[in-house]
Amino acid sequence: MSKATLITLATTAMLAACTAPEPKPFGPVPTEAQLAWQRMEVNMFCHFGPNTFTGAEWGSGAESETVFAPTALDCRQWVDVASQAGMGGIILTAKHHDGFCLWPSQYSTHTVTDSLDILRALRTAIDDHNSDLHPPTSDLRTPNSELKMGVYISPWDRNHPTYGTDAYNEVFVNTLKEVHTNYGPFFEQWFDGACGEGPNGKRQRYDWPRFMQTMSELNPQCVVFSDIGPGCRWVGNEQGHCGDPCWSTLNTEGATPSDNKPAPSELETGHKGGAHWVPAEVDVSIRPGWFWHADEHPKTVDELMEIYYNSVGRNGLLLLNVPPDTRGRIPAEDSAVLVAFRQERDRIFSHDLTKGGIAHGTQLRGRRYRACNVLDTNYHTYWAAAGIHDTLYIGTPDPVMFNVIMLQEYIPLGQRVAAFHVECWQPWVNGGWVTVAEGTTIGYKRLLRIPPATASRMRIVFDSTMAAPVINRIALYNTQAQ
Ligand code: FUL
Repeated sequence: MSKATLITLATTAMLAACTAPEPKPFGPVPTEAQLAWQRMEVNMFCHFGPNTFTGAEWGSGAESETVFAPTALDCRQWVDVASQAGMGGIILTAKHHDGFCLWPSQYSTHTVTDSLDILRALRTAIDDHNSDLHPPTSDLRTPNSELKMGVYISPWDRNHPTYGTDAYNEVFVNTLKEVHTNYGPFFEQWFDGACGEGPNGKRQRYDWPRFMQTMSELNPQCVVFSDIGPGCRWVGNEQGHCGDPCWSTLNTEGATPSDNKPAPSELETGHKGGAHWVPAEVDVSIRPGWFWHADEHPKTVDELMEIYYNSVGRNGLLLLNVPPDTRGRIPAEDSAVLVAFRQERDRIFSHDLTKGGIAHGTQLRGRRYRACNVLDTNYHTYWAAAGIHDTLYIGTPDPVMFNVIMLQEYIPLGQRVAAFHVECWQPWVNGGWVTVAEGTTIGYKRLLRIPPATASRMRIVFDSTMAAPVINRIALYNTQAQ
């Protein structure tokens, strides 16, 4: 063997020892905008319009423009409430099915006056909030984090005279351009799935390809919601829960947001191995209706926590509707519940019982992907299993009692885990490892509630995976601790 060959072989061997094979993405993965969107976790929806004043949920479109008359409009108060409640953004119903535009549109006569431009008032309030941050931060879940703005523009329009004709598609595209150009940038565009007849008795054939093309030209970073995405999908129900499992992948070939789309039950679960990354958004109202009605009241903190576990805790984003009242303010009883909801999440999730603990996997893939990465709070460090059957072990200095387990897959590399269970080392029971929790998908975040368990050694066993797991966070909590 020549000297040169020997050097080459030695170098190759050294490199192999130092460089661990980087885990490859599996299947579809989120765009940067989708990842940032998912990490917002909880956003606020505001349904506001003529229905707020008439008591309707679906206005006919024949309401007089003067019906919409908030007596003490204060979008800064919405922003304060959203910020204190730990929301990442606010999505306003700029146009609901009644066709009434909350901005003075040049493409409709059914609008607010210039002096009552709600889109402008909210844009200004959000921009002012963000510029007052010291220092400005887009970091998540800090009490003063930046708020983003999103917009709901209903394709269904019960007022517009062109609705039901090709001309309406042109009107709708112009409306999108007008709103996004004058009031953007928006982090999310909401396309409602409801579709009925217009005042002329005609049903619209929406030009979805053109609407989507317009959106990507206007703002490619804007996550577009519809029943089937492409940015994020409707979760298939309005009760506040994802399916179990909940895949962020969905097959949408041949479907449009109006036709041939997956059934609501499929939207709840997504499609295992689906061709596109279309994560679930869980839209639900804090009150029985989407719009404010004098005789309705908000849900309790316990009900909101249940929704949180079943949405964010099952790989969804929670879009919680908080409707302003006839004053144009969020009622005190709603803001009180929202702040208490935030406090309850902080109380539970700010005390991770794995603190000071250690983690290791069955085999080491390489230092960069070592298991202790699951215990830090850096989003972009993760444990990459070397094989699909690898197990992840966690140890704490002292036994801890916990009743919530939190796991996160590193979704920039795709969604991989289909089933797993968690065991605790309890040698006084059945000779060792005892199963305390079982789950299906993990995805961005999975929260499992279990009867209280006590242990200082736990392990996560991956029972079914599409590819070797990549986990960026594990935490244990005790909801009963003071
Ligand atoms: C539904 C609409 O019909 C409701 O009025 C509400 O806007 C909800 C968020 O979406 O499809």
